[in-house]
Amino acid sequence: MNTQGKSTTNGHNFSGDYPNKPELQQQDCPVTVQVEDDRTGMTVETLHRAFADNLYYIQGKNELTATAYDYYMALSYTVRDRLLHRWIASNTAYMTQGAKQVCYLSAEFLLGRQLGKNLLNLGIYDQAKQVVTESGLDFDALLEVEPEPGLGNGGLGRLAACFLDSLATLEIPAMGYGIRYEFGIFDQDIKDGCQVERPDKWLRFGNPWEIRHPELTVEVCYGGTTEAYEDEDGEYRKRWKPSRKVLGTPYDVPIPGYNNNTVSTLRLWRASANVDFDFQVFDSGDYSGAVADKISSENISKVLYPNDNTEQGKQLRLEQQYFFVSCSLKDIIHRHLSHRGKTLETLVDSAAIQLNDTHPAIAVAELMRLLVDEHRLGWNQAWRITRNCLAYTNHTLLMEALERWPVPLFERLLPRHLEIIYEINSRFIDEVQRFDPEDEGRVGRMSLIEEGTPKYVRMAHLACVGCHTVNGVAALHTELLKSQVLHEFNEMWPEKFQNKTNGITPRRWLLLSNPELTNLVTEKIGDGWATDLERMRQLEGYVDDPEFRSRWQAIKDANKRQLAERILKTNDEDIDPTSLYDVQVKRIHEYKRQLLNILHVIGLYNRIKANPQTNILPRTFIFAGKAAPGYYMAKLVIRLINAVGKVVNRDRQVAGRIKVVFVPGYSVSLGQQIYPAADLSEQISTAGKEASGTGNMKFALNGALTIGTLDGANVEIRDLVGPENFFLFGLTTPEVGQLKYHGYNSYRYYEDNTELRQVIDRIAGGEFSEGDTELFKPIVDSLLYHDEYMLMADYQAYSDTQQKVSQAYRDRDGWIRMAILNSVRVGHFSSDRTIREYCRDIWSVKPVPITLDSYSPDKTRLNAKKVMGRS
Ligand code: 26Q
Repeated sequence: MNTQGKSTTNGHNFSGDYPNKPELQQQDCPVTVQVEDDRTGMTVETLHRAFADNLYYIQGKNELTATAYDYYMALSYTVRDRLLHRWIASNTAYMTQGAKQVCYLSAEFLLGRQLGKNLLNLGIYDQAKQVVTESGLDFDALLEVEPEPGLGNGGLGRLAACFLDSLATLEIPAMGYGIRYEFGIFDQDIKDGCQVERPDKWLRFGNPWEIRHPELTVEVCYGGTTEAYEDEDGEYRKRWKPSRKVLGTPYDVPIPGYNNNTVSTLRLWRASANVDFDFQVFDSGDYSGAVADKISSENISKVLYPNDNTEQGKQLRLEQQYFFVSCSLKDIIHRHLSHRGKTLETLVDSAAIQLNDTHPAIAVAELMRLLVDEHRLGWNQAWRITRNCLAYTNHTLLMEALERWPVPLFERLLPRHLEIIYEINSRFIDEVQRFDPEDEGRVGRMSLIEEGTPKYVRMAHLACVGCHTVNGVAALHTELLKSQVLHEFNEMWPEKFQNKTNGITPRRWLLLSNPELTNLVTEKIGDGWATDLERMRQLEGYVDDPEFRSRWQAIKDANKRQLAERILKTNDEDIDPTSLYDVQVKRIHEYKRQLLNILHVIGLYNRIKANPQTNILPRTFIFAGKAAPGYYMAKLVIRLINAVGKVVNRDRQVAGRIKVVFVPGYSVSLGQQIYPAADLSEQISTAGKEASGTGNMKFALNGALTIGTLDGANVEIRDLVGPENFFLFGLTTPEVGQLKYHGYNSYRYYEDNTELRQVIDRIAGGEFSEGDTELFKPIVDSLLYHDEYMLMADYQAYSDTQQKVSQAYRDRDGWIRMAILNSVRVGHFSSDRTIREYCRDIWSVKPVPITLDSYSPDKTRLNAKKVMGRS
């Protein structure tokens, strides 16, 4: 039996010549030899054979004609074969055992490149590297051929991907459900300091990691009207007469666990036209109308909306949400009912359905519709099933980011769902009135419908009412959710609310991205820590060991040199690998305060200009991140960062002591290069605004120290690494509230603080805009007159704390000590821990280990009759 995924010999006998394999032709085999199967074997020898075979028979190339892309495809297919074996075994086990599955519904999955991760999780990374290298190729370059599937905006999408990795690693039956966007998040270029967006055609060359399943296509309806009717049993029912039908076809992506045989499925839906339906209009002669409908159907899965934490009530976005939710729920129900004897009453035994934010919250109404209208269940029974199956994760406290849909739009697109929402609301309002008959305003505040012109459907309220559990993503965030954004729901149903602090997968964010540090850890504490990250604490004993510290330092230095090489290529800027790398990489958003960071840079620049001899610690300020294309202020901040870089980097008085670089095209892959090279992690959002953050965890795990506010998961990171190993500054959440309440006047800080005034004056005076005093005026005005995120209030504390950072960095031994302690104490933030908590407290699911003996493909012929329990 093979449980470690290391090597499989399943006894195919090859004797005699193997055509077109010169190395084998030479051998004269007098006896029968056992050879590993080319599609499952894990030894270097077999991988060599499979790599060459796939190059030949899949790409149709040999080493004289192959391109880098051909080699990438050949290796990917070699890996895919080895996944399929385990994938089939996993699916078979889940089907035959009727295991309860986690169904993670998310509009985004930010997977990152697949090939390296799949090799790692299969346990053949080193073998594959050897094969590729022995073939005369550059392994790292080959991995970089893969276009990154950018099917997400940022934290929320990446969290979904980390969760899939942990679910598979923990052997939890799970399925991710989402959209197969043809265009992911845009590619970012920087031209003349400005962000320029280019479409991301990631599927241009095909995708070896997906398998299309046309036979599982489902139909999704939109528009039209509803009508009442009496069914055969004399029951009053509603019927939906849609005006548009679209098809959803699943594309399945394998998600292997680390070091086990589990392969779970990410099922992404692609929209296409229902030609039969569209061309009915032929009869009415509207040919071009029918073609237009076809195009508009295909638009549904065309492009990811590049907004993060901003509201945008676009019709197509609602169409997308309903599209993937409807496809996924139909799929879940179909799989449940295909088990003999199972009825919808027991749906909760098959599926724990998690809503990743409100993007799939329409699931509440759609599941009700499927149960009541299509499967003819009574309302109360349907409501019980719906609530038992669904749970909701909230990812934001920003009021402007809470999703609301205009009722007229909703009614046009999903008339039956609006009726169902009204019905849910009317029962809910009764409950609210019974709960608190005194407070007359309460119903209006809690209602699923916001009154006004137009009215709005409040998706967070819908999710809150239709789910058995609501969770926040960090301790502080959950407390604020309970005490502010959803406090009246918490009063009514306190047992519904839970915290599940986010996590990150150490497989991608340490083993893959920082192999040298990984080796050092394994050398000291042995294997097994990658799935039990708290064990990194065993390294605490080494912090005072000079040999260990110098090896740690050497690894960090090497990572910094590598990043410097990359930045030389992408930015044509020479950065000093011995300088402190001060890094802020994340979406560009006002609440994340990249602007505060660049104000500090200007503050340092002023100090140098005032006294060129000043003793200043050499620092490289590294920024990366995308701005939503329609977010004017975020794009202006990018311009300012680049403009400051242009002036500072060339100033001879600065003499290279400080540099500012904005690395274009932030992505998972770029993150993998940046985190291991960072010294300082900037987590400086206004307290109470960042739900959790996960970049903060990636930095700490790779031995960067944090300068940060008491916001999101920073609070818990600081508790774990120790306050003495964390650079805290800034207002706390209650202080932010107090200051707002008593009337915040940011202009006062400009008047009272000379350092800050000189910083702002330098921007306002056109110093970074070739004398143009208009360009950055919106930034200056926002700081002085409507400083929503209180940068002015936090500036001095930030600048002072940065001074302490510089002091601390000068003590190299002390700094490394702190860095090591950060890294080894953040094991708690493994997404394995997060997923265990979800399984225990929300999903009630248990692991189903997968063994390979009974379903390995070593059969000589099929026997379809022996398949059991299928309808
Ligand atoms: C909504 C409507 C229309 C178009 C787009 C959107 C949209 C898309 C993406 C709204 C929000 C998002 C993404 C939000 C997000 O990434 N939130 C982050 O989630 C992380 C994981 O929990 C947290 O760590 C971050 O704090 C939070 O900002």
